[in-house]
Amino acid sequence: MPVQRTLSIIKPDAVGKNVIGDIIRRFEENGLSVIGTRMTQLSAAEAGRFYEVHAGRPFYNDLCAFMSSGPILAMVLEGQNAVVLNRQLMGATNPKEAEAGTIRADHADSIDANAVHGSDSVENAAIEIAFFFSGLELISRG
Ligand code: RTP
Ligand code: MG
Repeated sequence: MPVQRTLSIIKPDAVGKNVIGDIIRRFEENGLSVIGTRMTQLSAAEAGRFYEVHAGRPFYNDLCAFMSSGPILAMVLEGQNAVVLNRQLMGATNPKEAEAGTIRADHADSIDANAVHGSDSVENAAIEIAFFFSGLELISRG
């Protein structure tokens, strides 16, 4: 399987619940390495740029408001099949549909406050990583 990089964000709800460590533990125990981190709080406009693909969707304004409502932890995960593996560990977007044992099943409260973001393709991962990080900030350990 190819070694890939993907962007993970621990969203404001999960940062607020103090479960950063639990979420990163799940990544590390499943073969993903953290190769860069940035804690920040996005403005609504920055959140809007990050989620530009969803512009015009009915949930877009709520999504931007939520993602800018508090600090987030953006990080780059590296490992075999990282994009799909991260999505599997996250679980379904709506926590009511998330498989038991996934991050969203255990930590998400609603479809809006759903604990984590993960890139949905290798192409989008590259775009999303570049949104938060310069290449100099990523320390690959492969
Ligand atoms: P994310 O981008 O945050 O990793 O989530 P995702 O791929 O699982 O879901 P996506 O379709 O990309 O949607 C981005 C975020 O928008 C909110 N959403 N609300 N009310 C709705 O129908 C709805 N659909 C999406 C969610 O918070 C989702 O994480
Ligand atoms: Mg998405």
